[in-house]
Amino acid sequence: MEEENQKMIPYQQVLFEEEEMIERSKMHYEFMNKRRSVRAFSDRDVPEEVIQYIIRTAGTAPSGAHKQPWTFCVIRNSDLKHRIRKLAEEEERKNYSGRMSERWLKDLEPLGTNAVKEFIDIAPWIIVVMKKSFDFNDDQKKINNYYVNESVGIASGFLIGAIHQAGLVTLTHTPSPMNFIAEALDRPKNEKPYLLLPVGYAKETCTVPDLERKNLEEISIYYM
Ligand code: IYR
Repeated sequence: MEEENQKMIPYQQVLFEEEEMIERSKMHYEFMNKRRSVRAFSDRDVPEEVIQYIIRTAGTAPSGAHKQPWTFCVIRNSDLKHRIRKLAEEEERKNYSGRMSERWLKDLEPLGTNAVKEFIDIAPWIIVVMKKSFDFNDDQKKINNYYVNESVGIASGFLIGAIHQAGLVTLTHTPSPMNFIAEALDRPKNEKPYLLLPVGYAKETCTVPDLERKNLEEISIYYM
């Protein structure tokens, strides 16, 4: 089959004067700096339309050769949520009581995490991000995707930013190993679970660890 040349169109850059550029980048930083991982969720509902826009935003992420190697599984059904919670807790119990090193457990102490994953039941929506290490073409032949971890990681970042932009909260939960999720969701062999994100409102009494973020000097180095 002959590959056709990609059609090109003019790019309409979103442009600002320098002063506005500085102001916008500062505002965006200050807004993003308010995001926190939240572990206590309210059961207050969130409109499906919001979830749809959040996922559309994640789908705007760049990806290797534009293969868009992701599927976002959206879980609303309480029975399914509960089943996933039980399976996640089973794996996490093994992690917390043996599979994780002493040092790892110590690093997690200030975050107050444990094997109980109540939020999977409580949050109105669960999004499971799946990565597709390969795909199928029209003739059902396997085709490779590229930079899948990088692509899906970037898309997940867009997703988390979009959740914050909507005034909602999430938690990047990585029950590991996660293959039980692909099974519970009946996903095809080319999809592997990447992250599980509960989406909703924080519980009113929710607290978060008093953490500091590294400052600019600690996270960057300039070659001028
Ligand atoms: N996956 C486990 C453990 C865990 C690991 C890290 I690194 C964290 O930042 C938080 C938790 C869990 O979800 O509890």
